[in-house]
Amino acid sequence: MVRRSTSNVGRRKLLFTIGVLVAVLALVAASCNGDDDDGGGDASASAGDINTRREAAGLQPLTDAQLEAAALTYLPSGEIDPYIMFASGGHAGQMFVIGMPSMRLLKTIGVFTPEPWQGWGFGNEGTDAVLAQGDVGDQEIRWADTHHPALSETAGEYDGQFVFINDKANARVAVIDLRDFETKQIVKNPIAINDHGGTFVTPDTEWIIEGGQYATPHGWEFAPIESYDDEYKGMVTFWKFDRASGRIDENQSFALELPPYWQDLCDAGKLVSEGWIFCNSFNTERATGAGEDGSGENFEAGASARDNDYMHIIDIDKAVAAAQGGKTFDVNGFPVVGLQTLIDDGIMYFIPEPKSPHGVDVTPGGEYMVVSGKLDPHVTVYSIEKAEQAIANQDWVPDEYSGVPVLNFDSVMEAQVELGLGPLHTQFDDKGYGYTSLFLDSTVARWSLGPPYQDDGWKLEGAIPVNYNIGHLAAAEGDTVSPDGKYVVALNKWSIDRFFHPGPLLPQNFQLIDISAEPDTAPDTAGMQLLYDMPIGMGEPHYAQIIKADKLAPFDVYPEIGFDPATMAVDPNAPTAGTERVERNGNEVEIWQTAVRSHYTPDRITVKAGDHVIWHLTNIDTSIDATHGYALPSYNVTLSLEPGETGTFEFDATDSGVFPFYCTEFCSALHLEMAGYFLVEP
Ligand code: K7E
Ligand code: CUA
Repeated sequence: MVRRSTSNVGRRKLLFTIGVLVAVLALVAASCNGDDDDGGGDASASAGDINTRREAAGLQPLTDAQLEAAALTYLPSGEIDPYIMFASGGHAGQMFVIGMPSMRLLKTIGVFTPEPWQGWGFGNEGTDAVLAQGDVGDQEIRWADTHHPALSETAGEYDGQFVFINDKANARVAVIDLRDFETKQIVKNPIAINDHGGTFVTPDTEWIIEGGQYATPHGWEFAPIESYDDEYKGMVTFWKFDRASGRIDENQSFALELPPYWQDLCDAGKLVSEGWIFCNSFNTERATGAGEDGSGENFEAGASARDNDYMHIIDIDKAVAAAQGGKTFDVNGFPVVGLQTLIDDGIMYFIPEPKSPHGVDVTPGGEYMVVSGKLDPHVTVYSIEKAEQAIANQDWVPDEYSGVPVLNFDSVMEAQVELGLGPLHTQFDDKGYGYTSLFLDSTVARWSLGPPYQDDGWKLEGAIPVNYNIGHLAAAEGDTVSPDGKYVVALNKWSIDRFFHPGPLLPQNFQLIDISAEPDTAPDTAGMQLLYDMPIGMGEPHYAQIIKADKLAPFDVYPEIGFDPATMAVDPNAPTAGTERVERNGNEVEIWQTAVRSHYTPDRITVKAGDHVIWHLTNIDTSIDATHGYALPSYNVTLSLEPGETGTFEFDATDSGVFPFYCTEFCSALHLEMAGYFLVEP
């Protein structure tokens, strides 16, 4: 609580500081525009000074608006960002933690891909075990294509406890605990080989939703493409999240068998639509591609033939009742509710969507689902109230292929708003505006929502150009029940000419946009102002979520000596000061070692070639800056032990030789002395 009030003071200070800066800049602008006979006064002179110094440094002069943007994102050394963005790492398989509005990268969290700085996946048994949970059959998979981070929620608000993310390539979901920002669990989807519509959480994080993408036979099995209509299936998986243990409970999780349409993004209902899940789809044509014999059409054409695809709307309570009532069949030991049950029990309905839809995003109050058309310049807005009414009225026709009831489009559609070319994803603010990314136009469109948000809504206010190829966008707390407004970040793919480009593979570009002003204040950009460009030299960003920093309460240090992040508890077998030792039992050598500024105890260990080594190491330091690393040459071991943390690694000492192990963090003046010899006798 103390922490929170301190942060609030910090935020008020920040807002005050920005206010003062803006006032100063307004003065600068006013005096620049005034007569300059008297030199424009001190403020003007200082703006001039800045540009003189920029010129001397070979930089372009700044306009007043650019100076203002710089001041609005500049945080002096020591000032903490009021927002934290959790961004997908794309095919880096990681997650980025970025401070806003400074757009400073604070951490890359090792998730599906080994990450040596954090000792993630290089010998530490706890981390190796988490990564191994993501193996597919007997294939070791050590990368991922992460798309959609989802912060845990309580009553539809981010609660700062956990963040989840999916791997599109291999249909996996990871759980990250925000007490230490480390990945605790990876689950491999038992029925699907790839996914996309995840992760999205229900308003109290009871369920983590993972929707499918490319239809395949369930259970990672083979079936000839000619049997597509019978053997290929779509899916959505409901992972049960157990907040107390901080883990997905696989035994209470289940999936739904969906038609072999390619399910796309999903979102969970909230407030008035709580209890519903919405998942888009495309390729309701059931196109099967062009064969090497010249048969068939390629997917680009085949999957775009029909005018409509379907939004799946799924009643969670009824789905859970069917799963818990045993109306399931098993795939790889995992319960799946069959398609016919979904129809018979009224669990799922379809709503027609303009062809090849992409994002589906639920408004803050839960009233509407906003769908973007990719090939349609509109967003189409559906009303959950109207959908429920259409279900009650049986205002539907069965889908020809699957038999799923297709609700009458005209009965459930609330509005269509023409925004521009290539709409993809929508976020919301606190003033009743929606923000939609336009991939083809390379803009962010700002548009007004209809009642209860704005009386004369459902209209485009304008757009701001972004550079370039925007995919998702993220607004501050923008998909919660109470968005903050203030900022939108455009998550652009390939920056083209924004930065020095280090070879032909271009950096990605995160652009910070201020959305606090009303549209009429700057009609050219509907009131939006571009503040900052942030290059990311890593995998393609997809989605991000932005949380108030004061909702996060991470550990400064682990709470007790001997803490094991894998269990988030003290490991009773962890070495502590005074219990360091080496025990030999035949060919097995077990080591209990501690690390403290600036030595390991013991720091000379001798074994025989062929011995099996089990090595426990605890960092017994307790101060916040006392992380110790551990690197062992040739055996591929690197650990990062934060204060209090313990780790274990195990290997066969197959190679004889002398192996100096050492601390990889410059932890003290005698850090170079924080080393030891591991001697392996021939
Ligand atoms: Cu549009 Cu995977 Cu959400 Cu990429 S997805 S942009
Ligand atoms: Cu410990 Cu360097």
